[in-house]
This record gives sequence, C-alpha cells and structure tokens, in this order.
Amino acid sequence: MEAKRTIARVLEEVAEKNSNEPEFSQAVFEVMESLEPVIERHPDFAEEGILDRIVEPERQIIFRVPWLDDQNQVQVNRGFRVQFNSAIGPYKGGLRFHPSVNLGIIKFLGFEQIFKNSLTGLPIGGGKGGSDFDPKGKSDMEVMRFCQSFMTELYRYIGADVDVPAGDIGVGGREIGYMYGQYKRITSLYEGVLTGKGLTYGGSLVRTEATGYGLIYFVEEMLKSKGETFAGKTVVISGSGNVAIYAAQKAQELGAKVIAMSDSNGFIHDPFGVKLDTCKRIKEVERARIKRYTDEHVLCNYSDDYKGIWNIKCDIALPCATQNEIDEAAALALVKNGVMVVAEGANMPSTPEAVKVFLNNKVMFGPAKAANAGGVATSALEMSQNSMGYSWTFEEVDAKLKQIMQNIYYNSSRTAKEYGFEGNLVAGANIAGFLKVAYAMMAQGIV
Ligand code: NDP
Ligand code: 2IT
Repeated sequence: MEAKRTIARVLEEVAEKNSNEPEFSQAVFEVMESLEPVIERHPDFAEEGILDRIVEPERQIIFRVPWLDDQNQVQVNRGFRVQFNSAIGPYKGGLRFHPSVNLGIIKFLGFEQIFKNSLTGLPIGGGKGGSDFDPKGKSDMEVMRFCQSFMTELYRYIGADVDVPAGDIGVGGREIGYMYGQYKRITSLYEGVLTGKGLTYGGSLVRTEATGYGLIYFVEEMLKSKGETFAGKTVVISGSGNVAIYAAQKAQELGAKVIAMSDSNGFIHDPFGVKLDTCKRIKEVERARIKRYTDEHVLCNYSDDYKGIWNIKCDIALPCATQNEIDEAAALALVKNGVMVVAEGANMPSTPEAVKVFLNNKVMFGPAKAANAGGVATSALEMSQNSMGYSWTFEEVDAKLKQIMQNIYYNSSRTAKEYGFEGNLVAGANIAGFLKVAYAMMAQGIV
C-alpha cells in the first residue's frame, strides 16, 4: 500500500512539473508501473528518495547553435544535452537531429537510456541530446558547419570519462565524423568522446550494424522460448534508417522474408521480399525517399500512408522508426492478422494502449529498453577498445553483442518471473534495469 502511494505521488509530481512534456511523462509512467513490487521489497529505496531522484535529470544543457547555410544566411537551431543519471558510469546516449526535437523528447530518451544502459551490464550511465536541426535537404557542407557549431558548445560538457554521445535519428557516421573533428580541434584530445566513429579513427567494427543485429539476436531468444526460429517467417519493419536496415539484413540472413519497410513519407510492400541492396543504396548513398524503390522493383506496392504498414499481415513486426508509431488501432490490426512477435528497435514506438493490446493478447513483446540495447552496448565496447588502444575483430565484437543480447533476454525474463510478472518482458526489463541503478544510488548517498 505504501509502495503504491509513493509511486502515485511521484507520478503526480512528474506530471505536474513536466506538464508540457508528454513523451517524458509517458516514459516515466511505464517504468513506475512496474516498480510496485520492487518498492514493497525495498522500502529503503523510497525512504532514500530513489524514485524522486531518478526522475530528475542530474543536469540539462540547452544552447544556441548558429550556422551559415550555403547562401551565407544565418540559421539558428537549439541544442540539447540531458545528463540524466551517472550512478553506474559516465553519461552515455545518442544525439538526435530532427525538427521534432525538444526538451521533452530528449528527456524521455535520456530516461529510457538509464535503464537500457544498465541492462547491458556495462558501466554506462544515461544521457541523450540533439537538436531541432533537420539534416534533410541540407548539403554536406551545411551539415558540417552545423555539426561544428553544435560541438563548439557541447565540447565543454563531454569527455571520454564524462559523457560520451553517439548517433540516433539523423546522426550517423557523417555527423559523428564532423563532430569528432571539431572536438579534437578544440581540445587537442584524441580520445573516445563519441562512439559510432569511422573505422579509421577509433570506431568499432559492428557498431553500424549493432542495433539492428542486436534486435534480431533478442528476437531469436524470444522465438527460441517457444521452440521457433526466424526461418520462413514474414517480417514487417518500419523505418529504413540505420536500425531498420541492419535488422532486415540479419533477419534475412536467418531465413526470414522481410516484406515491408517505410520512411516518414510512406511504405513499400514487396511480397517477394525486400531487396536490401536497393534500400541501402537509396538511404545510405542517395539519401533519397523509399518510394524510389518502386522505380527499380515494379512489382512492389507503395503507399503514402506510412502508418498503414501495420495493416500488412506478418509473423514478426519490428517498429524501427520513431516514438508512438504503433497506436492501439495499429496494434489491434497486427493482432487480428496473427502477429506472433513484436519487438521494438525504435525507442518507445508503441503507445501504452498498444502495449496493453499486445500483452493482453499474448503476443510476445520485446520492449525497446531490452530489444534495442545492442547499439549502446556496442558503443560501450567501442569505449573499452578506445581506452585499451586496441581493436577487436568483427567476429569478436559480434559474439560479445550476441552474448549481451542473450543475457538481457534471460535477465529480463527471469526478473519478470521473480517479481510476479511472468512472461512480461516490459516489467522484467524495467525492474532489472532499475535495480542495478538503484543499488548504485543507495551506495553513493544522497547525491
Ligand atoms: P535514422 O535516422 O537512421 O532512420 C530513421 C528512420 O525512421 C528513417 O527511415 C525515418 O524516415 C524514420 N522516421 C524518423 N522519424 C520519423 C517520424 N516522425 N515518422 C515516421 N518515420 C520516421 O535513425 P535510426 O535508425 O538510428 O533510429 C531509428 C529509431 O531507433 C529511433 O527511435 C532511435 O531512437 C532508435 N535507436 C537507434 C539506435 C542507434 O544506434 N542508431 C539505438 C537504439 C535505438 P525519414 O527518412 O522519412 O525521416
Ligand atoms: O537509443 C540508443 O540507445 C542510441 N541511440 C544509441 C546510443 C549510443 O550511445 O550508442
């Protein structure tokens, strides 16, 4: 009863203090919903204000990012870095460049990152950052000038043992390179301050593929628990960015047929199986729209309603685009079509109502914190390699990634059972991720 009351009070305060940040409140609600049995067993967590402290970022930085476009006109964007929790390691988490970015979005992502990073078993705290800059339609030189300006402010707050940003939506190898160059120029330090770096200057093999591959390794474990495999399964993947492409690649390698992918304009449905080489070229080289795929594969259907992708019948659905892309209606459509597994490559892609639909209908559901942790886990491996001044082979990193994803699956599923939520990986991942951070916070006093 006491635990319930504490959680209700914290939630009420979060909603009140952050009333203009709905995504942040949504992320906090989802974690807190799982924690009642934990607080019942550990009233000391409540007494020492762990819940009150964990929902408040340690530090939030907001800054001006001025840059010159190709017409020499001044442009101004807003930059963010939220250093959420450093109980178990330096802040770690991506940078998102997308016009929808605001403080609430970065806080939701930073909050999720605390528990995800904890689940990896590696020593990384939670943080996130980004900007409302839109890289679409910008020239390489505009992107470079923006990245340099962004880093000219951000460098003060980060460092290999302080805070280590990486990519997220709109931030890939090109942007990380420009930001790394500027950091090095300003500080004279050649250190692992960013992950997702190029292989010639300290990057780790497998980091590019890691989130997508990790997602598939996680789903492999989910399937295994029911005596199933990827072979012959149909897979629908939203998005066609970094996570989506490498999830598709690994799923295909394991014998599945990926039949649909999307971007924010629409989706392609290729019942013969998506030709990934075409998708990769369109997205990674041409930086064009997924619609172009139909120019080369004329039997493929295109629809300009990107949400319609969830109406396609499939065995496995992998949302890999953005938050709240699967609502209740989409979840019901997937269930009606007999979906077996839904696993989140994106961060918080399912609304709370959609998650309920999956859990109530006994769909195997892999929540983002657990299922997409392979990216940040491999970032932590990149950090280790940078501090050792040594690089592991592709096979070595891939094997470590696979082991980490298997551990996350078993840890989440065992913890769910231990706390009375058998089969519910949402609760299992939230609790397992929370416990490590809470113990570390308890040991370190009221800070
Ligand atoms: P990319 O920028 O490489 O790709 C994003 C993809 O999602 C694009 O196809 C994009 O379409 C689509 N998308 C983005 N925003 C929207 C939107 N508002 N509505 C519909 N479609 C959208 O990003 P990533 O692949 O890196 O990231 C995808 C998701 O995975 C994000 O939720 C991210 O937080 C999460 N994630 C990423 C990790 C990583 O290592 N990169 C690690 C863990 C999670 P369009 O081109 O039209 O914008
Ligand atoms: O959401 C995420 O976990 C990421 N965007 C990756 C973060 C990282 O530091 O590699």
